[in-house]
Amino acid sequence: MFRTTKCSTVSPLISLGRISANSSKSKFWSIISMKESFSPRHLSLTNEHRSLSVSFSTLSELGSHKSSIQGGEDFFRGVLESMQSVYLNRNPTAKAILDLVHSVENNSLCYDHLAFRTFGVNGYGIDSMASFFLDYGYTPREELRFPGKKLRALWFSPPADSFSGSGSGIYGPLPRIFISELLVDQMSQKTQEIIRKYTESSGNGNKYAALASSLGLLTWEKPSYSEFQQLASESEYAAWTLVNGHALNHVTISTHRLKTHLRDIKKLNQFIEESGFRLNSEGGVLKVSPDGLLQQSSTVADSVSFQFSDGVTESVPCSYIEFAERLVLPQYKNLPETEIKEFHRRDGFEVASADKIFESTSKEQLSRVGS
Ligand code: OOG
Ligand code: NI
Repeated sequence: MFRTTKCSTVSPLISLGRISANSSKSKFWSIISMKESFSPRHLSLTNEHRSLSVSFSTLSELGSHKSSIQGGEDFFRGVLESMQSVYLNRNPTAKAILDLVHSVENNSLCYDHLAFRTFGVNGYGIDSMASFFLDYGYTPREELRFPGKKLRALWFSPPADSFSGSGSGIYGPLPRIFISELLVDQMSQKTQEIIRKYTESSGNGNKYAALASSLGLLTWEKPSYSEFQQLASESEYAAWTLVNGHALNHVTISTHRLKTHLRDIKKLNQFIEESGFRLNSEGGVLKVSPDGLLQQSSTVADSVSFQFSDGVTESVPCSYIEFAERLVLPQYKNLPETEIKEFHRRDGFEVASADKIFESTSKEQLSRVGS
């Protein structure tokens, strides 16, 4: 499904993974997934052909078969900046919160991840957006499944050395990427027909997902209001994707990399609420992974006015902003504060929390009154 590395800077570990077991992909993938459960700084591997011992300076190097951005970094970051600028122009809450946190933090913050939604049909699924990130050095990591919502997601880690980005936001350490897709085949006939009609009408639009996102355009025609409502009655995610297309769904502020008291996500949540913004309350404001090490919260999405093809203008949910605090892994808990790097912290995502974060664009959250 995904291309493997095409560059000449493959690490010894990955070379072994590709050569052994008849270069089978399964070996490759099992090595990638190993780092979800271990975090060795030194690892030995043996098979019948050879044994290999490799040292890793960072956890992410273990799976990142590309260590640096492939191609033009200015171009890559410029595309992200355009995606962000579409997002900031459409979502006043996200813009106000970023401005607020920037002002408290002396104009410096890091993004934990950026997220996109897609229709898993006709080549419009995860891969359509992922290809841009893969081409610039990202690595596919874990799959998450949401059977209740008929969704699946994949997240991607940035090239290993991108953690050294020295600016703020898009110009800081590169964020993880979280891309989900609607399992269109599992939808009702009526809903499938609408989704297929629009994806098919867009021709080869799936090849230009990143371009569409950075321009803030849909690759398909505008739907009618009744088509939007049909999708909304079955899947709010489907309705959102029909009118927002490849637009950035959210950016996530990495709270533990903030410098002030706001680095504690509970304090940040309090600050956001006291500043007059609503947080998604689904399952409780703070979403905590079972190991306690990944803590997330998000705002309720802004709405934008959308002009449907039949002349109806209605307000539809747009994007939101998320906050994530990743705590230090137990094996590194004695490291001095100043030595703690991103790879010493809990990585990845959490299905149960993500399931509730998806609700940040739901009618129920958007129509909530008071807190
Ligand atoms: C994604 C929701 C999940 C996370 O960080 O777990 C998520 C979405 O709303 O498309 O962002
Ligand atoms: Ni997220």
